[in-house]
Amino acid sequence: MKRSLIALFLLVTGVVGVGVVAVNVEAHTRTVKISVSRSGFSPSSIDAEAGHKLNLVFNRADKNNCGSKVVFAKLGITKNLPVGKDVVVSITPTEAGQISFACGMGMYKGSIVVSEG
Ligand SMILES: [Cu+2]
Repeated sequence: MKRSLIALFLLVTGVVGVGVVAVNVEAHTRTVKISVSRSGFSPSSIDAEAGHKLNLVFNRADKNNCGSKVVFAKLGITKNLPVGKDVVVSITPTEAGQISFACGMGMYKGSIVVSEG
């Protein structure tokens, strides 16, 4: 009887432990879809927390815009944006502040607003 209670206790705490870890990992990653069109990036301002991973999923709606590239100058990241394809840029900001991005010619602008994690 005692032994089975201990086994049950281990089983329950084990399951809860795994659940907590899974929730934490998910809570620390944020995914935001950004469309690129004639009116620029939408949304153009994205909130993030320092130390938490951010996945930006860019999708260029059509070719009637100059958003063929997205450039994160501060981070040294440049990605081509083929029409209709999801392009993921993953960033884990390390400090509070702003990280700006723009199209290849600097006409369309956006920024990630990072707060303390
Ligand atoms: Cu442009």
